[in-house]
Amino acid sequence: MIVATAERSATRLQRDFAALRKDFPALQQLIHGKPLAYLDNAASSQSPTAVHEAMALQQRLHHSNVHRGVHQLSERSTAAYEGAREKVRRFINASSTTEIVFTRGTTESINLVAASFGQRLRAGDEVLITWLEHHSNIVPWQLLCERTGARLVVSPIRDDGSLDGAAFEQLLNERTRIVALAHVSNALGTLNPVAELVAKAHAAGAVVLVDGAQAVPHLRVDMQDLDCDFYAFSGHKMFGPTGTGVLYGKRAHLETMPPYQGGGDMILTVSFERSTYNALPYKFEAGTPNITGVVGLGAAVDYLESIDFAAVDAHEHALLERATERVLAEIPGARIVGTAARKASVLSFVVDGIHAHDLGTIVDREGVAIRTGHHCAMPVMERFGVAATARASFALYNNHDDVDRLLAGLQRAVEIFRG
Ligand code: 7TS
Repeated sequence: MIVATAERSATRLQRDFAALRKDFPALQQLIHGKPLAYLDNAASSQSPTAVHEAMALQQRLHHSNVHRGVHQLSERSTAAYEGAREKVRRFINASSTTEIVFTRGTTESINLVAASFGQRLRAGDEVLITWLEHHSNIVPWQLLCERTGARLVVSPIRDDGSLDGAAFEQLLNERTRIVALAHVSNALGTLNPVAELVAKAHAAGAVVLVDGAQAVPHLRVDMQDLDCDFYAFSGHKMFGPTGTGVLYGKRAHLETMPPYQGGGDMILTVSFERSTYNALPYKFEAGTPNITGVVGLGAAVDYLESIDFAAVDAHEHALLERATERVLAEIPGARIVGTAARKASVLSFVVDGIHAHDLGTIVDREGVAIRTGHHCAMPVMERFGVAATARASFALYNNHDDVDRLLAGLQRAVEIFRG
């Protein structure tokens, strides 16, 4: 049983994961004449009909700008947009909607913090990141360090892809101003013990940004439990639309941070001498936002709220374990990259003598979608001595049949390359 509470939707109580798959129209199609096995969820997930319908309704009937008009449509749009903010707040257990800033995605959320909070950094300060970050949690800090003279410090990972906790602790010091780390690694699947790492960073006097892009679709994240200062995630990886994302920030930080972009909606008063800025979170939302997208994100949150995350976790783990065991057992020369004890959703691997792109192309002909390449995590690839991996990443709608299909596709690749 995957539904959390009876009152949310009594009719859904009878559903199991197989039925849930029907909520996702993209999964019903044939690719190269074969049913789609979509295993590229870490790059972007498919969205359910409820999200499409909410967005279509917003666009068809309610569309107008937000926070402006006194007319009906603007009031409706504002209510839908701000309603989504409250849904997100509840979903991640933030204490106030003033702490929920809508952005274009994880990348923009991180850039916002680097550009705004980062202005207080000085030469000699340090930004501590980890070896398993996505480029979007590396490059903004690199740019910040170039601007300010601060130093980028990288916390190492072990051979299994887990963070070396002792080294992390040693690297923290009184110069560490910001710690930025992934909750779940997109390239390896490693799940970091975030609450523990946040406590250590706080003890050293640093603020912590958590890149939650790969965590939010799989785990229940709770801002009170994690106690991080900032948390960034993307709508399109959690069954919502592209062009939407969230920056959670503790109010005390957001209050003292300068605006990220200037424009409409983020100001209170403007004169040529000086402008004053709007209250939180609007100070960080310059210009007309992605209203329809945010409404879709709200619908995605509603969808996730109707699902028991413990069941999702167990289901996805079963798929990950089965896929891991079968790749190792049945594909000669296969090696898993990222074998940490605590992982979520991601199976990265290489096969001797077959380039990852060839694996991806051949399994695609069998209707199986995986990602191949460096996964925007080049330092991770370098750490493991590979240029690229093939990556299957699971979501709540995947099933054992998808794993079987992946294996059949990989066997086909082995046949083609090894005869
Ligand atoms: N952080 C992590 C951990 C990610 O996995 C990604 C995207 C991002 C940040 C950037 O998110 P965006 O929505 O702002 O682009 N990761 C991937 C991936 O693994 N394959 O394609 C995109």
